[in-house]
Amino acid sequence: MSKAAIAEALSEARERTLALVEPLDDEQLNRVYSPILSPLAWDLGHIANFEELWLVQTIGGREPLHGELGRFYDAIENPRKIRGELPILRDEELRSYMADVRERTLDVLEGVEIGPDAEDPLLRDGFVYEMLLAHELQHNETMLQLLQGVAGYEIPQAAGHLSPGQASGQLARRFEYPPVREMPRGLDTVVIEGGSYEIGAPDRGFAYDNERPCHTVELAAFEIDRTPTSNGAYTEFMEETGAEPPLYWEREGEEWVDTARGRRAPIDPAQPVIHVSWDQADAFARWAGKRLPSEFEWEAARDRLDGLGHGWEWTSSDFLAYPGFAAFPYREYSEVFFGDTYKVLRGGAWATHPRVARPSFRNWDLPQRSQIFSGLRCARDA
Ligand code: AVJ
Ligand code: FE
Repeated sequence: MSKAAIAEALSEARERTLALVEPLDDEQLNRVYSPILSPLAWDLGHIANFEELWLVQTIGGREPLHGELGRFYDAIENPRKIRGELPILRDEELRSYMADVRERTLDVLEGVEIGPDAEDPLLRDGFVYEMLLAHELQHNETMLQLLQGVAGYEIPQAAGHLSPGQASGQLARRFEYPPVREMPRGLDTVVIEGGSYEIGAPDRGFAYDNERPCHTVELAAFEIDRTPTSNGAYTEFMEETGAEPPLYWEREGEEWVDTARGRRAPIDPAQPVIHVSWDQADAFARWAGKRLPSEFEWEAARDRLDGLGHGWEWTSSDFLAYPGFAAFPYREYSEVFFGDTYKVLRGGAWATHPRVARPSFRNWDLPQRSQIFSGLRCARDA
């Protein structure tokens, strides 16, 4: 990306961020809607503070605008449930801070060398700028998670035509689908041959540290569903087993309705199910006589899969480091989350910006969480 393209992409991301909160007043930005999500004012300040930390302080060598303020925007130091009580910036001060940081960012950008031969790995091929773009857009998705709980909220058109169902085409293109795909009719699963598969992101280009290094894994033959699990199939599972409904589903007579954003929209049985936890997804797969795919199986099969981009897809895998992992540029993005606490999701959701999604991208969340736009597809040994 050229400097002009970086500046343009940064401003597009910011327009999207501001468009998302445009319908809300300051009270709504400051309100704590859920203990598992930040108030929107925290996300906004954190987006700007992260930008100041990397693009102004680290790259530009400048002093922060508000002294020690940054510690209240540190995601590790400040768990989500206490973020509403922190002395963070609010209202007009918050908006000025976002704009002031951005002005300095563009000023610093003018003077840096971002080519492939840049000495600083943060600047090489514009890495740190891509990271900042991804970060802001990922926080847009977290903000959308919270906005599902705001009655009457409607996603503004200016936020990039985000709505369930609309973003999936865009996202599918990021997965490099072959232009014409021949999918045998009547087959609802694809068989993936056993063998060696390349997993992870290549050395060049932007990716997070947890996607590297690229390495080979041996997979036994398996079969994976061509499409994600539908609302209809999930409803059958609930009715047969008494399993919990997805988040935001409520019963209305014989039917289920989606109450996100205060609506009462009928559930379309043909659409992929979202807002299920890993525990629900795993239980569904077992009930169907199948299992969740591992994240490696998912990655090996991804260019054969339909229906990507409606919801993230839970995998059976714990969020672990790849062999030879090296934290870059900071431990707190990935390394502190490695272990058996978090489960990996792959793909992307309607709320995911195409710049964030890529075949090697690994998302993660706790297995009991369903505020994330998460669904599943099933697999089994071949
Ligand atoms: C990749 C979505 C799990 O929210 O913890 C945002 C993304 N990291 N700021 C998270 C992230 C730092 C991350 N997830
Ligand atoms: Fe963050």
